[in-house]
Amino acid sequence: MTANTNKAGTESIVHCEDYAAPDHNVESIHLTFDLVPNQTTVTARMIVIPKDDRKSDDFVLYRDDVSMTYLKIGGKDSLPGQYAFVADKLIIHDISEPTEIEIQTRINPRTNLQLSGLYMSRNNYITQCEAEGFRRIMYFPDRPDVLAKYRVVIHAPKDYKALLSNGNLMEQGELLDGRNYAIWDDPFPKPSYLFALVAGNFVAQEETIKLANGKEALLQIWTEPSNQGKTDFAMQSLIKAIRWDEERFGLNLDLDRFMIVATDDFNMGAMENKGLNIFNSKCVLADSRIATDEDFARIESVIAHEYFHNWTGDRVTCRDWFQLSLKEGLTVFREQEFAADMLGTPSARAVKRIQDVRYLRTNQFPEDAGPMAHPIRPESYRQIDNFYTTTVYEKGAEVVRMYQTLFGKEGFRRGLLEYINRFDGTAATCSDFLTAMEESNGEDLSQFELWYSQAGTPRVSVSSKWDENEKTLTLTLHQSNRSFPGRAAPKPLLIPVSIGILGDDGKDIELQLQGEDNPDGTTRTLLFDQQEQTWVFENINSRPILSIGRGYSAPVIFDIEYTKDQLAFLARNDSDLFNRAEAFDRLTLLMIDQYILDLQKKGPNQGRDHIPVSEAYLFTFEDILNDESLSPAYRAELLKFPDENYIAEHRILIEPALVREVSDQIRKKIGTRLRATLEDKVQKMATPGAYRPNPIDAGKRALKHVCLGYLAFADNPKAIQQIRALYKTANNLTDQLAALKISVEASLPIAQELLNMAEIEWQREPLLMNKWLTLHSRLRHSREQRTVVEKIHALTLHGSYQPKNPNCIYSLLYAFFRSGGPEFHRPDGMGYQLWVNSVLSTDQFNPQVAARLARVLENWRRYEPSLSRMMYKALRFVNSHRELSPDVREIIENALY
Ligand code: 0A1
Ligand code: ZN
Repeated sequence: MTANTNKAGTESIVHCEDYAAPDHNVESIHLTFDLVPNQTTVTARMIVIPKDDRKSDDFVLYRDDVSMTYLKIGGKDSLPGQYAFVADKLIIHDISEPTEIEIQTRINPRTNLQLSGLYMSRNNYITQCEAEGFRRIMYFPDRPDVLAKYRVVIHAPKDYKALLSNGNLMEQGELLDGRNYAIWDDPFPKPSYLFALVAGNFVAQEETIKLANGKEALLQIWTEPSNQGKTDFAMQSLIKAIRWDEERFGLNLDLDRFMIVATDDFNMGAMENKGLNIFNSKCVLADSRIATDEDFARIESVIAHEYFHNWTGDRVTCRDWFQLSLKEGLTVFREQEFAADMLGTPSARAVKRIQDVRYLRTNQFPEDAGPMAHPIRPESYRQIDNFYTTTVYEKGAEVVRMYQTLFGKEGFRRGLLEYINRFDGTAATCSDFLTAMEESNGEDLSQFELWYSQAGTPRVSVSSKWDENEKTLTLTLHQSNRSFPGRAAPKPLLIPVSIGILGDDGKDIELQLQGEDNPDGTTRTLLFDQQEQTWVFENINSRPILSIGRGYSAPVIFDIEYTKDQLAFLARNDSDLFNRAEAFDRLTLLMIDQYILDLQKKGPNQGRDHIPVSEAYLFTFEDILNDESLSPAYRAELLKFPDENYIAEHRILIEPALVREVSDQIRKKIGTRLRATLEDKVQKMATPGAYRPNPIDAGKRALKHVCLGYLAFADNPKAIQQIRALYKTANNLTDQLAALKISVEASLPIAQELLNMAEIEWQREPLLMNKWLTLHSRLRHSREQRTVVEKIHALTLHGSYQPKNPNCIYSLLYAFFRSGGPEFHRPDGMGYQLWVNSVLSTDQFNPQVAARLARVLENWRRYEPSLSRMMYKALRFVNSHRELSPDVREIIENALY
């Protein structure tokens, strides 16, 4: 593997096929940190072992923005000819036998605003080393396949109560000069990206638990003192995650101590450093005042995700960054399974699956259809930080899920444990995982491996024919995969397609394939591995309706022509709760498309709001709303109006103003026509008593909010009063935030009043103020003088907006750009101007965050021409800047060329 960038910005592309194993191992590294804000000294003593099969005696270390004060080789001061600096590397020559190397560096955590390496969050020290942050602390073979044992000594000012690193605390106390020290030892060899250090004024909530293997473990969650008392939920989530991994996979916590630290300054959600997970505060802190039902669910998932990495990521890590999905896809899948198991009921599990698939469609499908499309195991990159994508994570998780669909839960567990057994303590590849799965299940998965190398969302077109006389149903599937210029034509994938067949009574038919003696269940998984394939089902006595891709058995698009009646039938009857929602989703999108067509036939001033919503649709909607056999959470998930980005994603040409007009009109019509039923549900979904974030109450709240939303769009005065009261009398943030969102989105007269109240009430709590900022990204055009762009810009000067803090940037600017509405996609290009300024100014201090902002315009080609022209210009303008970071450059050049 080659290095990718250096400070001067000369870049190269890193290719997966260039992988070469390192020539030297690092057996151990002893690090001493002398923590000083502007001038921290780090001393490393490492034992370097040359490998027998090495190609060179040169020992290669990486560096980024660090300066070296000395280098000792074999206990002696180095001499000039013994080493050389080459771009971003330090090369030490002639290491042909085990050698002790000592290096001292100087770094400046105070000015490190990239939040990669060692940085300061207020007065606390935090590290972030994935993917290549360790080289910003110390010269090191900073690559995931170099695993070393770490011992860490921290020297810090006296008032720093928490001095933390990975592994076990060996010693702590006071130094002669009055400062504090601590010594940590991590018994497990690890790659440098899993190293962590935290020092500062933190307090811990702690609990000791007994593990399944009889050992005891100390669990700690560290926060700044002002956040004390907001970690109960996270602690319970951690314990649940530990128990789940014990039960489902027999995997135990392997350390005496497991710590979580919360910080407000963090680029991502959280990080799985061995034994010392570091979290963005928004993914860990929760109580009824600062977290919504959604936040509680997310916190439980993220805590579990990071904990699960302890085995899938830390104990078995990745050989190189192309294998990122090996740990991330697998861990997202584990997290999804955990979350579903915590929910318990089939209906609640279905809600989770529907949400996950919606997320995939809204975020990963556009990525796979756009200029950043890459396989879950990318083949090249310029900046690895740009490849923490929904493809690697969420599509990667779908690929892992397919193993389970193919082999069942037991087979999957067998394969996973085999993988862990084989590769424990080493750095593995995606192929290693596949091999462990196939060998422990006695199958050949060579075709399945194509999922790792082919990008693009496969399309599966479905046709079926019922022969009334023969009583057979012939099903034909055809797959097509996206081809990429300059690459070999895509090959057919192995796609597990789970199907059911409903008879005209709405019940599942027992499925018997031609040639079989007996039927075998009502849901079957077909192994679809050719371009085109046909199956014949027998004993189909009544006109059948196909339920295709049950549970979303593969990350593909199923192209199937259903009539509206068939969709309504499936939405009422499909025994597969996921597909039942799919049917209603298709029906809604069909209705929206029809509505758009009708609207497009009208001129600008021709009664554009006099188009009816189909009666059949309204009937189905109302039936589902009234169906008490379905949980409120499930009904809410089905009936909530699709997000504008979700609608846009399924259209060929994206026209934000049109999507908005249609969405608003349809919501208004549903709110008017179904008023009585919606009002009835608002009343029935009350959740009296103390707030509990459990799925049942959360479901009721969700359905109540969905109904209030439709009523608000219909200007229903009673609902407006209820929304106001909901904000004022709520005993929880979920209700309060819903009241705010609805009033802002429906431009209710009470919107500004509620926003003002929230601003006062929430001002001391950064997590709440971030939500307050995000609410503004939902503001609608009004006849006021200031545009929403101007308001968003003005908010960057608000007292609660910290311009260098990623959460603030995501909450305000990113949320506004991503909202996809016509307030951003303005015909005068002012939205894009704000985007240009934000990308460029953020890039000055935090390229990772700037690159995320930059990605918002990458699918510019899909927009209506007047907008895409301006987007193109904005991208060109950014690209004309010579000082761009490699991160942003990669995104912009991909988008343009
Ligand atoms: N590995 C973490 C996510 C993460 C990735 C990169 C980071 O910095 C560039 C930080 C965190 C996870 O999957 O949770
Ligand atoms: Zn992860």
